[in-house]
Amino acid sequence: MGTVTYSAIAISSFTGLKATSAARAAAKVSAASVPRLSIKASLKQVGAAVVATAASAMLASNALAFDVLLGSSDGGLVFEPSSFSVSSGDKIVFKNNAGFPHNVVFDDDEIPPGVDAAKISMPEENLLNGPGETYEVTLVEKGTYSFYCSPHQGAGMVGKVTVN
Ligand SMILES: [Cu+2]
Repeated sequence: MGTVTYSAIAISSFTGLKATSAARAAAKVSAASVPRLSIKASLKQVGAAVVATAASAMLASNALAFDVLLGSSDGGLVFEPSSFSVSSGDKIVFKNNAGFPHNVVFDDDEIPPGVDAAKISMPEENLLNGPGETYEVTLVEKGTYSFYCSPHQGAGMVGKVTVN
């Protein structure tokens, strides 16, 4: 079901997004990708997700967006950057760049205690297939999180983010 995607977007509605045109554009991309990410989601769920995204895009706050490319431009199966820090409440935007399909899955055993990996990860069976497709997540709990791309984990497509 599409509940994981919806949850990730819902989190950002609480923390707010910077109301720049870039943020609005990112929100539109995210909303547009909802039906592809959650094929089984009902129209009602997709509608709710779009409403939540639109609402969050209208909120002004100090939260920033941090962009991570999925696949390097020279074709490497990596997150770029693969190790980085953000502030609590910042939005992280994973963007398909090359070598897709990719996804973003947080490691159950390497995230702060009390954080539900399923709520911040893409469902493992879902993939970002097209150029420029994005997955957005907002991490609030401070600590270190490890994540990977399930198709390319074996090839070393893994990353780490520290939330301060
Ligand atoms: Cu990948």
